[in-house]
Amino acid sequence: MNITRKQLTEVLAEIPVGACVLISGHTRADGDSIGSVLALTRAFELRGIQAIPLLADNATPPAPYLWMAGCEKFTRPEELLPESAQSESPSNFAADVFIALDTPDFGRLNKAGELLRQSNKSIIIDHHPPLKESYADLRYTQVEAAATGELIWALLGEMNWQRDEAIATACYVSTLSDTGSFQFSNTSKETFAYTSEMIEAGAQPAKIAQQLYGQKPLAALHLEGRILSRAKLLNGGAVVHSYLSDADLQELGVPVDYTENLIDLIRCVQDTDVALFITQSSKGPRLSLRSDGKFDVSAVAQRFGGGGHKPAAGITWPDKTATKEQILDELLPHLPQGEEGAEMASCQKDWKLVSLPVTEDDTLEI
Ligand SMILES: [Mn+2]
Repeated sequence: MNITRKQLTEVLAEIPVGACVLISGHTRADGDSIGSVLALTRAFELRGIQAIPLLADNATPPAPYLWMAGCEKFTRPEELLPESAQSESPSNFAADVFIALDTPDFGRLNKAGELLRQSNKSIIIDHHPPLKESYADLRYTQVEAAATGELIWALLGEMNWQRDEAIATACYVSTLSDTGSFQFSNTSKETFAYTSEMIEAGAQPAKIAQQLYGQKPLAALHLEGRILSRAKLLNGGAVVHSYLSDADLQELGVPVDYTENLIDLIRCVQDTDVALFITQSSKGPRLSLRSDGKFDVSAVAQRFGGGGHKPAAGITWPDKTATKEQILDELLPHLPQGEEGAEMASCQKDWKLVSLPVTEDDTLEI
């Protein structure tokens, strides 16, 4: 059942001290998934309510987020599920409330979905366009929110719940991550108003940016170099494309922790409408799509069983054995087409730019 914002605040306010609350994000946790879960977990803790932050996968949080307060409390679903040998809980772990954040899709809860099914009440709080079927008892969606963390920050304020430095930092991480450092089309004046409040409450922008984006192993840069060198224009210059495979990670020794948002490396190519990134892993191909917001990549993603927002979407490719070439053959007809010859023209433009003489004045400006 879809609920209003007012109904959501009433439901959250009624959760009593002593209740067991599970809070989960989605599989392949990103900044918004981690930030929004940690923020809401902390908000419950400050009210004296036991809340457990869950990862959807049986994994550890990616390394760039491990510095965040409360990250050590992240629990893997297998620690609570009955078949686990490590579990000390009764065979059916039934939380009073399960809150799923940042995903409209039950499949993206991965292993945590089992715990949602066993819970007494389930709630979705999200900013993705909702799917037709809701997987929880109650669902609140606000698609205008730049990040689920931004939405949580606003909600806590409206409910007069305490918002401390840890919550402010977690919500800032969410917002920074989902807006591509305030560059994407979801960045609004509300985004800056809320992040301003977060900074007021103790979030430190430079420190957070340094932790998230300024602490990579050298091998991660070599991987980025490989991705950049593979970038290609397709569909008459309207689509920029690159890829990576498990073999690249192994060969260069890059942990999977440093593979978030690699598509951002190529989306800056001039005169392109869509960026397409393909990751070939042992689990099958995964695609990321980005646009400047004019072309709806989520509609294309949905055709192939994926989803997302208008400017940012993803697909786990249905045929796990498909090659990159087969995927491109199927997908490209659904993406924007540029003019004949634009790929060549773009290369020539690049060449002209490179050949501009550097004057002394230019050097001084740098
Ligand atoms: Mn999000």
